[in-house]
Amino acid sequence: MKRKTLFIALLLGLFCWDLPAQSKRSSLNLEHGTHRLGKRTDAEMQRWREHGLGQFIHWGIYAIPGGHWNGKYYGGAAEWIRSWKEMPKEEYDNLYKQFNPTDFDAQHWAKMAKNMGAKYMIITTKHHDGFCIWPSKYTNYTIKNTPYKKDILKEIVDAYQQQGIDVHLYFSIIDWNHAGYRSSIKTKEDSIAYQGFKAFTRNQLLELLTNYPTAKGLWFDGTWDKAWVDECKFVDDLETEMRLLHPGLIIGSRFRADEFGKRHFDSNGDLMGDYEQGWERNMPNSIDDINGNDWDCVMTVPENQWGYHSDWKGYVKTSSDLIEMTVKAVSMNGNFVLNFGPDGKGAIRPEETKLAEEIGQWMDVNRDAIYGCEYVNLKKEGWGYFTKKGNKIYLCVFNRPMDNMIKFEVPKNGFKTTKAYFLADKKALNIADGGKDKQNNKLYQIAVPPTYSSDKAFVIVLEIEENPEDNSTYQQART
Ligand code: H79
Repeated sequence: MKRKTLFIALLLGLFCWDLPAQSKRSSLNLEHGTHRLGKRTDAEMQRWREHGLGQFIHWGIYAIPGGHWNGKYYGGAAEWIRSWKEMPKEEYDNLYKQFNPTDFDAQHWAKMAKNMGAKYMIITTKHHDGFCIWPSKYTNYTIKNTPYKKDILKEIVDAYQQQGIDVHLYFSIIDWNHAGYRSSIKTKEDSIAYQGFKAFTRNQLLELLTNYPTAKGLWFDGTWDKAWVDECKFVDDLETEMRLLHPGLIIGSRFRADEFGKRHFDSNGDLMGDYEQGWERNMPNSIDDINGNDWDCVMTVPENQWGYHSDWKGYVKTSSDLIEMTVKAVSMNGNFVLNFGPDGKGAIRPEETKLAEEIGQWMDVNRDAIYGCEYVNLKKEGWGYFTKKGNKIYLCVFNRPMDNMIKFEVPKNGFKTTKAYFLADKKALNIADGGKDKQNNKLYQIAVPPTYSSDKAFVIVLEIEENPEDNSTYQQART
């Protein structure tokens, strides 16, 4: 027996010997793994890829308690307050009867997002609590049965689109309000109940795509439950159905699992869905973490609050932090999506309003370094990040060196450059040739005038001439 195993191993070894590295990778024949290898190449996806900056909005009835109940402070994420032992479920589930956001003005929200520089937005149509901000015909737990009555989702979709901002729909699979919802199936009764929940979920998703056909994508959440993961065939079929109903639809990697329960990346390690959706309040350190995939990063302003919490504790990010995260994401081919949590009346809190304004002021000047920009294969420098579009490389300086010298290295077969200037005022800058290092990389440095002052990051544009013989690995790998 042992000999036989050894023989097979040797035989396999012989067969694999001459194959290129990639074909050696074991490849399972998955029924519910990814349906596509490599990036999408269509116009809808290209448009998404070029957004750079987006806005997330978490808004639902959790905004009414705003992280407090009966005078007590809830330290968890405000949109999770229903799960807190201090909050009677019954009371939470009746909050919708008070939901009357008289300060809500979709036009105002959309203008604020536009001024911030957001190219797309993601709105919570239904969070884990199950409350729907559209008048779904499959449940009574919707906006229609609140004092407000009107279809909030429609108001948001219309207002944002009017501002030229694409809308994506957040949808939680977890639904604490639906009688058939289960996180795992333990009994026959659970199984029967869950059949009803699956039908309900499918109905709601098809309803959303039918009633809001201009939405560009679905942003799924709460898909980690074992009950959902085990339904890989149902979920896979549902994804196919939604894509047929809505050509061009963009869905991240968080929707479904393969038949081995693997999520985001299937059992062969291949991305499922159109982009990697795992960077929640977290960012990759380098392009190596991205494996050539599209991705988004969704980020909160305070530490872990998505829905409105009246009392933020801990570190609150500044506009400089958030601008840096935006640039960092774009420099690694990702989109940065900043979350806002309007209050129970529909007002966006002053802290968020101020941040949106400050980010917007920076974007007004530096937008060219963000929209449509991509990764540049240059050695990372301590002063900041590179982004690139066409023949322009943007040097985004966050840590101005003490000697005012912005240094960078170009590989020996890399581009040529003779022209540099500030993005803000187009003032020319001198590019000094710093010679070559031992590996023959060309060294350059740009002197920033000591008198130049900027309270936020500033951007230097470098006009380049690509070397047609530059066949660096990144160029080859791009798809
Ligand atoms: O919608 C936002 C979150 O509510 C949702 N995803 C983002 C976009 C999310 N759901 N679950 N999780 C994130 C991860 C689980 C967090 C938890 Fe907790 C830790 C749940 C219970 C402990 C945070 C801390 C929420 C309550 C206490």
